[in-house]
Order: sequence, then C-alpha cells, then structure tokens
Amino acid sequence: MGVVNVTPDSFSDGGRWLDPGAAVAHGLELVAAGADLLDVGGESTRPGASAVDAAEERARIEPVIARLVAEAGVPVSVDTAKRVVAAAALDSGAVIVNDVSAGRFDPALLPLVAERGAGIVLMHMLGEPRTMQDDPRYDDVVREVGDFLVERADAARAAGVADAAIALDPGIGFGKTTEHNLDLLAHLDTLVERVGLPVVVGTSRKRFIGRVLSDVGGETGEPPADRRDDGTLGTVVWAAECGARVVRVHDAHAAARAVDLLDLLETVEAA
Ligand code: PMM
Repeated sequence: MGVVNVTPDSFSDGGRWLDPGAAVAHGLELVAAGADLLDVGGESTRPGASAVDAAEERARIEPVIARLVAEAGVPVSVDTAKRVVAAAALDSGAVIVNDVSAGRFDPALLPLVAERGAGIVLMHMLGEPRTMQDDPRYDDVVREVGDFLVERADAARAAGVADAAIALDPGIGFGKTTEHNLDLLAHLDTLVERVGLPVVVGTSRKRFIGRVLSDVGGETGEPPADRRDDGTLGTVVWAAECGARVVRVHDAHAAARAVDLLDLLETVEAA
C-alpha cells in the first residue's frame, strides 16, 4: 500500500503533494514502483495534529482519488475517519476506507461501509491524535491491541460489514512508545494468528525507527523522516514474514522488491 498524503503537515512528507497534480503523479510513481494499492489521505494524524474540517479534507482528496481511480489501475483507499469524507471518496471511485479510529470517531462510518459494500481497515489508536503520545500506558500491549481489534471487527460486523471486507491494523505509533511499537512488531505473528483477519502494518518512516537507528545505526542523532527508509525496510520484511497481508509504505520500490524476494525464498523453502 503506497501512501499519498495530500496534506500540508504529515510528519513524513507534509506539503510535498498538496497540489493535486503532484499528488496524482506521486501515486502513479508508487504504482510503477510496485504498489498494489494506494492510500489517499487529506488529514494528518501525526501526534498533536489539529483536526481538518470535512469540506477542506474533501477538497484535497476528491480530485486526486478520481484521477488515480481512472489512471492508476490499482484499488484506492481513503484515509479518513469521517463519514462524509469517506462517502465522497467512495463516490469518486475509492473502494476501501482506512479509518485510524476504527469506526470510533464517527458512528455513521461503519454503516456507510456496509451499505456501499466497501472494504474497511480498522486501526488501533490509544485515544485521539491530539493527545495519544501523552504518556501512553498498557499492561500488555499485544493483548490489549488484540482485544481492541477483535472488538472493533465485531462492531463492523454488527453494522453489517462482511468479514471478507475487514482488515485490522495494530496502529504502530498511535499512542505507543518505542518499546510498545517494538513489542507489537516482535509479537506480530501472535496478533495475526489471534485476530484471524488480514492484517495491515504501517511502520514507514515512523519515529520509533529514527530512535532505534540513532542507537544502533551509527547515526549521530535521530535521522529525520526522509532518512528512515532503510530501517523501514527491515520492519516491512519482518511484518510480511509474520503474516501481515498489507504493508503501508512511502518508498514502494524498495518494499515491493524486498517482499518479492521474501516470497521467492518462501517458495524455494517449501519446494
Ligand atoms: N499511519 C499513518 C496514517 N494512516 N493508516 C493505517 N491503517 N496504518 C498506519 O500505520 C497509518 C495510517 C501515519 O503515517 P503518514 O503520516 O505517513 O501517513
């Protein structure tokens, strides 16, 4: 899943693709590089980000989604927690709603997904973006994130969403310390097995990778977001090996090749 952020303030690439033409060109590049799916977002969910008004979010994403649906040749998802924005994106041809709130912020979102027969990604977040990094705490992060995902999948089913339309995401970096993120990734295979639905993992360029690289990579200080693709690649291969079905990345070229090689090795191993 290649990331197309049409925002001025995303932590990883804010402002780079705010112009619709630039966003579309970037989406097409991601597909040429190997992305099988594009995720278009018009609101930053970075820690402390302020909410964007639905009209502004729609204005950012609608033209980009419409053109990518026409030109990219891969399914398009919309990264939003708002029903009106999701509805507009589905009208523009998106087929999946990627909701970082897992249907908690807008109670009308899951019924919309059911009614339209769309796919849904339900992601774990502790609280909300504004405050989620204020001292997040868990007794057992792997168990609690798993409990949450199982509960939200049940909520989607209760709203009428088919099982085949649901994917779950542990929400790396959303209300988690570096240790929580590492714990979730280290036990991702357990989580994948427990939830029994396809799992999406988004580690790309996140802060914990900068932290880890500054400790082990011989870096002086934390590398900024655009110098975390090497560390990201390690987590992409790890997630795929643990059974994640989708990895959400900014650098599709390296991720697609790494996953292809992993698939090949698994085929040889099984032969
Ligand atoms: N991360 C971000 C935004 N949306 N959606 C899902 N399902 N999983 C994620 O990990 C995720 C997401 C934040 O990253 P960005 O600002 O680079 O888009």
